[in-house]
This record gives sequence, structure tokens and C-alpha cells, in this order.
Amino acid sequence: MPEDSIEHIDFDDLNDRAISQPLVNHIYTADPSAHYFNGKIYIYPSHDIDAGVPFDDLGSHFAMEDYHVISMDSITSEAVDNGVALHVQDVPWAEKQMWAPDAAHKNGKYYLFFPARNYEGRFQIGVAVGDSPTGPFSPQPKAIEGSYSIDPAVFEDEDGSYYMYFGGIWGGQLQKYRNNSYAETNELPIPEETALLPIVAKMTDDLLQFVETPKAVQILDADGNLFLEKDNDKRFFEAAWLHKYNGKYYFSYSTGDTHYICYAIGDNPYGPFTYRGRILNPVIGWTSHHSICEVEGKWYLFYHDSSLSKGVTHLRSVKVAEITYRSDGSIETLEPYRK
Ligand code: FUB
Repeated sequence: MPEDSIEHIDFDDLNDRAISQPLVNHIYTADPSAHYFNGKIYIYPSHDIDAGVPFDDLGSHFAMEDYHVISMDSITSEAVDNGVALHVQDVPWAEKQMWAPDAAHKNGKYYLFFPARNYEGRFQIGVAVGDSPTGPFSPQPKAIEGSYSIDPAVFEDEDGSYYMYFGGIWGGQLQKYRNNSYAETNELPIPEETALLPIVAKMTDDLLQFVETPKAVQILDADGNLFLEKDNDKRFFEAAWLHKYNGKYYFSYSTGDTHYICYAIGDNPYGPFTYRGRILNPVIGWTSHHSICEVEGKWYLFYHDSSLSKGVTHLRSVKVAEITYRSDGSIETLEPYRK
């Protein structure tokens, strides 16, 4: 929701109608990637700040500098801020804009995956490694080779393989790439052309690199066709996430400029995925970003909105709400504020 349409919102009333409240309110947090590691919930969010950078369509005002990990003993417990887990000043290749991260756990090590702008102004994705799920994390000296754009989400499959999904348009620069190559002249497709697609790559055993050339992830409509750019209430924009439910792979994402969290279902981690609907209707704030995590047999959507900051686009707060699967595997759409 654009900031100019929020002037008349009664935020006290909105907060009363919200289906959930911010998990923490002493700092702003966004883009939550939630995981259940060793019987506890860990949330890896962006740490929103007001850095005084003017608003633009490329998201320069999202000028985040560090990451804090939030932990919860259970879904109803207090959310604990574990302090700074990684700072941009400690990442040799990254200049600024520590955007939506994710994390993974393997063989007793914890891996924080994060996008940032490098010194040439391009987003890339880095990895930092730690011994604890809350950090601190030590960054690798260089970004992942062949990585680009934003919003990494790392999925661990049941066979022990890990896959990274990534990509985001506008500020996330995905429109500048075709077949993994950058060109300044590349732009968004025109409305009648096929929409841009998210990207996936399998990770190496040490989770520090891609094992293969990244591939496009196909999201198809019910007739088996790719969405067009004009289908912007269904096509991919940013915020990829993958989870597995009842043996099926669910790829979920934000439609960006239409503000929906949607999902598509497939039979393997590479897709294709067939569009099935919306998980979350628009929240207060322009962006919508989420993750889906199973905790003790129930499934939860971690998401954010800008209710605490009274609608400031780049000052968001992480929330959580339970999601419900129907018997056919579809997900009931959540309305973030009761009518
Ligand atoms: O937090 C910065 C950017 O906003 C994220 O990378 C996008 O997904 C959007 O939420």
C-alpha cells in the first residue's frame, strides 16, 4: 500500500483489527525467514532503520546495516532479540543495504545468507558462518560466485540437498539480468511479454557456493502457461520461499507492486510450480515478505507490516499468524486486518 494512501488510516483501530501484533517493538524488523532449529524458533529478519536516505523506486531508503536474530522458545513465548549477528562493516565485499536474509543449519554449523550491494552498486548474495543459530556469523571474503539480485531463501530437502531461491525486481535488479548475465540496457519486459522468473541453484556440500549454473523457476497458470508481465497480481516480484507439505513443494513469493503473497505447487525443488492462490492479502506498507515454518505440527506464516511505524514503508515489524491447509492441499488466504 503506497504511503500517500495511508493518511486517513486510524492506526489504533487498525491495530485492534490486526490478526497479530509485532513480535518485537524496540527495533523495526522485516522480511522474516523463520526456522525451527533444535526445538526453538529462530527468525532471521532485516533490521529496518531510518538512515535518512530519500525514498526512490529502487528502494535506496531501505538502507539497513546489520542483522539481529530473534528467537522464541515456543510460538506464544516472548520474542528475544539476540543482538547484532552480522554488520555490513565486517563484510569485505558489501558496501550497503543488508536486505532480506535467510539461514540454514548443517552439521552443527549455522549459515546466514544475505544480499547486499557491492562496491559496484550491484546486489549479490553472501554467506556468513557461525556456531550458534543466533550468531555471531563470520562472513566469507567474497559473495557467492554467480550470485546476483536479492532475497535468498535456502531450502533443505529431505535427501540432505540444499537449494537457494533468489531474485527481486525494481530495486532488486533482477530486470537487469537475462540468463544470469547483467546488461545495463536490460529492462522489465513490456506488459504483453512473459514476466521475469525467480532463480534457483543447488548449493555445494559446504553451503558456500552454487554447485550449478542458476536456473529460472517456472511459475505456471492452470493452463500450463507462464504469466505475462501484465499479470502483476500473480507474477513473481520478490521474496521467494520454499517449503514442503505432504510431499509437495510449495513455492511462495510476493507480487510486489500488487502486494500479495501468493503460492504455487510443484513436484520437485526446481519446479515447474502451478499457481494456486494467495496466502496473504496486502498489509500496511508497500512491501510484503514472508516465510512459512512448521512448529510442533502447526504451520505459521511469518510476515511483516508497517503498522507500528504508522505506515512508514521502510520501518516494518515482523508478525506471525497460523495458516490452514484445506484437504486438497490449498492454503486459506489470510486477511491481515479483520473487517
Ligand atoms: O527489505 C528490503 C526489501 O524489501 C526486501 O529485500 C524485499 O523483499 C522487500 O521486503
